[in-house]
Amino acid sequence: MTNAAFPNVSKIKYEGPQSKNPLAFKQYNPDQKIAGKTMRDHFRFAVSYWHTFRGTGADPFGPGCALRPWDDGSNSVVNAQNRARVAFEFLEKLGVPHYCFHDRDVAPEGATLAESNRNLDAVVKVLKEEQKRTGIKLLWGTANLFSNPRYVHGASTSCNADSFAFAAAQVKKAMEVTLELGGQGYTFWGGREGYSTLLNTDLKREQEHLAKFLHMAVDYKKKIGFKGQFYIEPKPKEPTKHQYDSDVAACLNFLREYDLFDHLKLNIETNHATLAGHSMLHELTTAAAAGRLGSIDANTGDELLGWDTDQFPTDIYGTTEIMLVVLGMGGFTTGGLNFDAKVRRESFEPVDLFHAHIGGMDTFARGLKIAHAIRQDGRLAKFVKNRYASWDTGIGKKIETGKADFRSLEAYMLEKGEVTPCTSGRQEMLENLINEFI
Ligand code: XLS
Ligand code: NI
Ligand code: NI
Repeated sequence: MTNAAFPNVSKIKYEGPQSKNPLAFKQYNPDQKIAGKTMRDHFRFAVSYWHTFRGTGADPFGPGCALRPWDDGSNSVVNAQNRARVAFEFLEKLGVPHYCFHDRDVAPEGATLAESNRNLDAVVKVLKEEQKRTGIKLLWGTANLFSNPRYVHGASTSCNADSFAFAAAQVKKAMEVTLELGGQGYTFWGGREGYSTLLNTDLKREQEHLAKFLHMAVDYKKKIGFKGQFYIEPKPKEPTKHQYDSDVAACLNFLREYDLFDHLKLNIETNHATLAGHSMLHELTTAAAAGRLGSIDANTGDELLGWDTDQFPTDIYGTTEIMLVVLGMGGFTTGGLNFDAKVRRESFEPVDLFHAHIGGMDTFARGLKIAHAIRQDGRLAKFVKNRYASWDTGIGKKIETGKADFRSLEAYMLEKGEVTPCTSGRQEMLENLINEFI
């Protein structure tokens, strides 16, 4: 294990709930089995390169103030390579099995596309060495199609066809390096794929371009033999006023309309759900119902701040709900829990990166244990099942199995006269039930 960047932190260990050591796990015990699977395999945690290794703490009111002694502040390839080694020291000490990155997080953008590609190759070489040395894997790769001014009007949905072309070249390369690094997935998040005003926007044409772009990616995936999973990541707004992949339902509809449904799953982020006016539980349940829940960007917003604050998850109720859905669908396959989250600007010391991730991992471990206990107890599932009992026999069964039509239903009701009264929804009782376990 290297020890250059975080000399005062050793490998984070599980010490159990009684431990008072802030640099230890109290709940996350990677080898502990729950429901027949280790915690490590349940969560498939990942660290986001962009926040954890490129975040500076800058906000619209002030520059970055994060202390990152290993970073020389330059845009050089050598600095990027060195940073990559630091990233793996961090990942190793934290004991997280995966990471995720954008092309431009890991390597500096050059003056030309060719130079950018060379820079990326130079850093990917180090990432590959470090993956080999540590056994840490790439959960998914992606391309940054939103920071450079060439994407001011979007990338694949830009009014400028050249922006589409440049984005295609960038994604081509990002897919190639993801394949080279054995990445298990590739994510499309449409940062500026939307509009700021409809007065200047041909919405239909832009959406068709987005679909065309994704089809080209699907074709290229086949061409290079990349077997990883494609994800689309919903977000309603920010930086644009409206993003086309605004929420899970919009994404599912878009994928169906443009014949992409079988090619992409969803990568769902908690703070994006909140921005869309949904709960994370709603977004996950909607995606899982369609068999399209692929991966999760684990973070949380702030109740009092209305933007994508990307904080680390600390709410046990929230992680319990997430793990109920994940367990309900039988767990992740290619996906996992990626901490798309950043430390607060005020938390500027390197050690805060550890505190933040440890907290997130412990919060998920609590959520998993609670969700598993709720499932084992069975009362919640039984309540839901019983609530639909009228569909299991009689007229309900006839409707579900296609043995009824308007005529037969009219005859049924004429004879019966009135609906059998329903029982209460018992919302408060069920909320109390969940709290029994929390
Ligand atoms: C931004 C998104 C982004 C994606 C990857 O809000 O969450 O970080 O996860 O491009
Ligand atoms: Ni995200
Ligand atoms: Ni986000």
